[in-house]
Amino acid sequence: MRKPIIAGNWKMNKTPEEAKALVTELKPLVKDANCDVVVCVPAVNFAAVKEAAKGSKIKLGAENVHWAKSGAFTGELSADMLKACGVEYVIIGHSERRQYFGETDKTVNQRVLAAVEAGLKVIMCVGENKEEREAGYTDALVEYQTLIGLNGLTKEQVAKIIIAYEPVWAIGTGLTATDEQANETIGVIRAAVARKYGKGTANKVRIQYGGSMNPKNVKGLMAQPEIDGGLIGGASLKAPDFSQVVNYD
Ligand code: 3PY
Repeated sequence: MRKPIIAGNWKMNKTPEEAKALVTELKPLVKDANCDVVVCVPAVNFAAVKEAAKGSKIKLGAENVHWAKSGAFTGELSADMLKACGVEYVIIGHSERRQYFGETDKTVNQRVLAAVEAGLKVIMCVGENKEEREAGYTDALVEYQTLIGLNGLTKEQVAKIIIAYEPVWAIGTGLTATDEQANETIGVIRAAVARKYGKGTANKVRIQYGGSMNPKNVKGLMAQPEIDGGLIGGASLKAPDFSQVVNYD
């Protein structure tokens, strides 16, 4: 059995003071959660979230990581820096990074390798845009993104990766993939992992759905056999909403 994981992706939202208030409000609401609970936050909020989350189930995540250990990469953060701040999880390859910041499958892979080597838990995002879905390329594209992203990891390392399937057309649009669409494409991702790394490994990989998951649609999505959790955008910015997603069961 794979343990479900619900992770918030705060994106570019919240000051440290607001972060502290949100996590303080969230803490008692998720104390009985049956899933792993993570909040991936802007780096300016690491200290506030870590402090506010003390003694709770809430784990700290980052929204990106650089592949180099250190050096002339203005504005970037290394895996060791994240670790030193108490970060346990990191999102890599979110579609907004691919769309606005030149992220490619190759750089996703570099970041994944560096993060795994440093001992961070990776949430690697894949997903198609509207045109790609309409043209019938969804399966080929998510398979490709997944296998390139994981390239160079051992089976044991792959088993610990979390993949977030986020159809780009469902991000920030209020549109959601139907439960069946999400389940089917996540099944395609798992099958690709199985072909390369074996069924045993693929069955351990947790694959989340992301893209406008919220208190209303979480139950239906989580009832699907392939879906092991969610990466939550807008609904992670308010404690009552996020806690309802976390407590979906
Ligand atoms: C969304 O739900 O909008 C997301 O992008 C989650 O990562």
